[in-house]
Amino acid sequence: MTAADNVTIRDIRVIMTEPDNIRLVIVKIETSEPGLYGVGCATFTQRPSTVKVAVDDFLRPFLIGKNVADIEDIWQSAYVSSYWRNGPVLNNALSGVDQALWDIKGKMAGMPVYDLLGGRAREAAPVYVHASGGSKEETADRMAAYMEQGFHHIRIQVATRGYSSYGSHGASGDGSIVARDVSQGPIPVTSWLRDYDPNQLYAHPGGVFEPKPYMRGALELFEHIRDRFGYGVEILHDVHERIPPILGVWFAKEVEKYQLFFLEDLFSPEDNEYFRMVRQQCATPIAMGELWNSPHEIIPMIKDRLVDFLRMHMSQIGGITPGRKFAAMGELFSVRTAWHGPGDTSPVGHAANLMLDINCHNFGIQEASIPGERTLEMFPGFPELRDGMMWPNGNPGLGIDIDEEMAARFPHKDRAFGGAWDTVRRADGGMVKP
Ligand code: GCO
Ligand code: MG
Repeated sequence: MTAADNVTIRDIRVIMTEPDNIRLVIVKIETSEPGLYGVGCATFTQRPSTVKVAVDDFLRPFLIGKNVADIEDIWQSAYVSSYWRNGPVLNNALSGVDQALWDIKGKMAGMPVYDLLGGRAREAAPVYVHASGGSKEETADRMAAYMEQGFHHIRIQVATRGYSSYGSHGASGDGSIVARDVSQGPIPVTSWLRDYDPNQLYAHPGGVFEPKPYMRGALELFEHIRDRFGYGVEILHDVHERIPPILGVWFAKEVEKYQLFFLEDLFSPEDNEYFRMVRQQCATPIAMGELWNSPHEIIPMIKDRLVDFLRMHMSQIGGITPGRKFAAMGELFSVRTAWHGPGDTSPVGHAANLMLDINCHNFGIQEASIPGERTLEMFPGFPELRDGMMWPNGNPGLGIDIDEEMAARFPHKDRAFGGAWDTVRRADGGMVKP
C-alpha cells in the first residue's frame, strides 16, 4: 500500500466569489490528510447557483470517503451518477471536483500536473488577448498597445456602426430600432455590454445585432489592421455564432485574404454540419468549442477534420480528465488546442488550461484575459503573463490557490438581468440565436 491509498475525500465545498465583476465558482476538496486540499474551476457565470446545487446536493454526498487517488474512476462514476449527463451545470460541477483531484494528486506527487501527464512539450504557452473598440481606429490603437507589451496574437473586434456591437457581443442600437421612445433622444451606445446601465433606455437589454452591417464592419476592420500593421502580427476574430450559416460560409471565404490565425465560432453548435461547406470552399483556419458540452458534438468535428482549433471551456466539458482525452484525439488528427480562457474562466481554470498547454504537443494558442488586481490578490499563483506568453510557476498540482477569506468579502452580486447574455435581437425584434 502506498500513502495514496489511504487519503480520502473528507469534504467538498463550493466557493462563490466575484473579485472583478465576473461571477466565479470554485470547488475545494479537503482530504483526510490535514492541510492537503485541491481547487477546481466550476465557473458557469450565467447560472452559477445551479452548479453549487449540483455539487452540494449530489456530488458531495456521492464522493465523500472516496480515495482521492482514483480520479479516473471518480470521474467516470460521477459522470453517470445522475444517469442523465452532460450540460453546463453537471459538467461544471464535475470539473470542479476533477480539477481539484488533479491538484491534490500533483501535490501528493510533488509535481505540477503537466509532469503527471507526461512532462513538458514547451516552456510556456503563447497567448492571445482581446482588442475591441468603438471604431476600427480605436481597436487598432488598443492592438498597438498590446503589441508594445509584447503580445503577438490579438483578437480584434469592432462595434458595428449604428449598432455598436463588437460582433462578439450584442449592444445597444441606433434610430432604426422599433420599441423605443424617440422623444428621449438617441439610445446610448455602450462599448461593451458589461457597461450596460439598467437606468438607460436601450432598444433591448441584450442589444441589437444585424448580420450584414456586422460583417461589413469586421471586414473593414481587417483591412485597416493589415494596412496599418502588415502581416507580421497574428490576428484572430470571434463571430460568436449569430449570423445565418450561409453568410458564415461567405464570411469565412471573404476573410481568407486577411490570413487570420483563426476565425472563431462561425456557427451555433446545432449547425456543426455547416463547417463542412466552409472546408470545401476556403482555407481560413477555424476554431470552435466554447458551447460544446458533449462528446457527440466534438468527436465528429475532430474525426472529419472540420475544425483546426478545439476551443472548449475546460470546466464546461467536465475538467482535465475529458480535456486531455480530446486533446490527445486532436493530436492524432492534427487538430490543435486553443482552450477557452476569457474572464469567466476562473484563475483556477486558467491554471488548468496551462497544464495541458504545456504538456500537449498539439497545443495551438491559449486565450488569456488580463486579471484585475483583486483577482491576482485572491488567487495566489496566477500564471504569469510575460512576452506574449503564459508561464507555469512549476509548483506542485495546479500551482494556484484561493484566499478564502478574501473570496468571502466579494460574494456574487445579484443581477436584475443577464447582462451581455440577455437576449440579443434583430432590429425587427426577432431573437438572434448564439
Ligand atoms: C471568448 C468568448 C467569451 C464568452 C464568454 C461567455 O471567446 O472569449 O466568446 O467572451 O463570450 O466566456 O460567458
Ligand atoms: Mg468565443
